[in-house]
Amino acid sequence: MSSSAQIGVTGLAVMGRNLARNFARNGYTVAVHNRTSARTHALVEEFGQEGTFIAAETAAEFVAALERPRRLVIMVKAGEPTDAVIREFAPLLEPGDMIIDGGNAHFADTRRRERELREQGLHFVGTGVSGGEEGALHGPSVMPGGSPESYATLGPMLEKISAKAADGTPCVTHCGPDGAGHFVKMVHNGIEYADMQLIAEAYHLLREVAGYSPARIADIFRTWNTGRLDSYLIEITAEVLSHVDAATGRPFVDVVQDQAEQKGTGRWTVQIALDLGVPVSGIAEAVFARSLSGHTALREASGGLPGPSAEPLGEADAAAFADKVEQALYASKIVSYTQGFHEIQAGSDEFGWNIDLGAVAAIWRGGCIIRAAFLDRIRAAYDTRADLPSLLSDKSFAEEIGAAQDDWRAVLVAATEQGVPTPGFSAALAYYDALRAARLPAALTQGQRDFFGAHTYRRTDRDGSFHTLWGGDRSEVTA
Ligand code: NBP
Repeated sequence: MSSSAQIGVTGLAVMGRNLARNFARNGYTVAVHNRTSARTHALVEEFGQEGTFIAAETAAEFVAALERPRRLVIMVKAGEPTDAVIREFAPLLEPGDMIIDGGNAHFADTRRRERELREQGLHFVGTGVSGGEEGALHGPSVMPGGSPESYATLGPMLEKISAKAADGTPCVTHCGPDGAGHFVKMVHNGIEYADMQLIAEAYHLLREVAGYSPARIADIFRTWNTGRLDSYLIEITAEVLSHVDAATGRPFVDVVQDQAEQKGTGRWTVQIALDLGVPVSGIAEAVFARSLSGHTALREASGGLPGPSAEPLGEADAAAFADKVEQALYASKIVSYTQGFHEIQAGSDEFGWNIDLGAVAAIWRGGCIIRAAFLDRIRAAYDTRADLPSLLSDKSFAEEIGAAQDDWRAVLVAATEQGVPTPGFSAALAYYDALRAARLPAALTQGQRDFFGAHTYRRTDRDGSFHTLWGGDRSEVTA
């Protein structure tokens, strides 16, 4: 077998197969391999005419088919299967070769793998790939980590197969060394959770408070999609809401069980945020909302609890309310991105990745699930000031959220009065109000901690740590 493949893909389920086809369609010779070789043959039989594939039965054949330095993409189930594949292939590779993991790995695993393989002279490139199976085929948003040397040879190939933003820029950037790419992908997924939750709450409010039908709400989302909320998720929301179930003739959304699933990455985003001390309350509420929806027994046991008795709004009030919901949704969305970018900055500081937040916003503009016109604005905010402390410190976002706040508050008043749960909208507003507050009740919390645990406190008027002798004469001592 000649070593003529510029890239190889092992793991040919939906993602790997489509990624291999994407490389081949872009003119690369692609070696393909799968643990169960039936998948390899099926790919070549079905799609062989799309480009040049080299089907490999064994790991040795696969490695032999790759030109040097070898670029070997792993697209298998994250976790132990990825380690198993690395154990199988690493001994067959030579210094300078690259293993690219395009699965949804935890960034800590990626850091470990990168360290271990670096000792053998191999480059390990943990790479976030977003956009699902369609993105893998037609152009995903790609978030590679790993060494700058690996990006020098791999980057141009990724740029070719990636999605392109409206201005033609490839949706790929070298996020930073070792686990930076998988970290960025993790937070991307966390933001995706938050975006979906906020959209769901907007729908719920339009249904319960405004009294609109799913079809009418679909039209509202279509209108919103022509404005500042223009995004893939708003677009598909309109499609899902206007879909009618063929079997019953009822709105599709009314025949689907109201229990959402959650995979690892949303949960990881919150777990890591807790470790880093970053308040990502909007993302956390989105994960918890899905979790709560799945607690069937708990929900059944609580279904009879009292709530307000409320009537939907009249026609004129409902239309005005819908406009307010758009404001609340947009303001809450600004907050979730603020929180997500804060987490990326904190991860970058903690692990020394030097991630360019503007470049991250730019590569999410195409290919991925959270692609949105809004991301151009985020990129512009970081281009104007790379060390922006928070998106809310950007003048234009601050002005927009300021203009939205009255309606945002009014929506939450209506939600509370009518008993419609809005954990995402509410957490976002609480975050906004906490950040802008001159004083927070944390001073009282510090007092309590000093009272029961002698944890000490700092004063507003003097440097140093202090403790009050609560059990004695309540005099203050320097700690
Ligand atoms: P799956 O996550 O369902 O994994 C199936 C693949 O893993 C098959 O090729 C299977 O080989 C292989 N595999 C397993 Br399982 N255990 C293995 C082992 N011990 N050794 C070798 N191969 C093994 O595939 P997917 O949905 O295409 O996703 C691939 C990766 O991309 C995952 O990490 C996923 O999280 C990530 N991702 C998925 C999406 C999406 O929308 N699906 C989006 C973005 C990222 P077999 O054929 O022999 O069983």
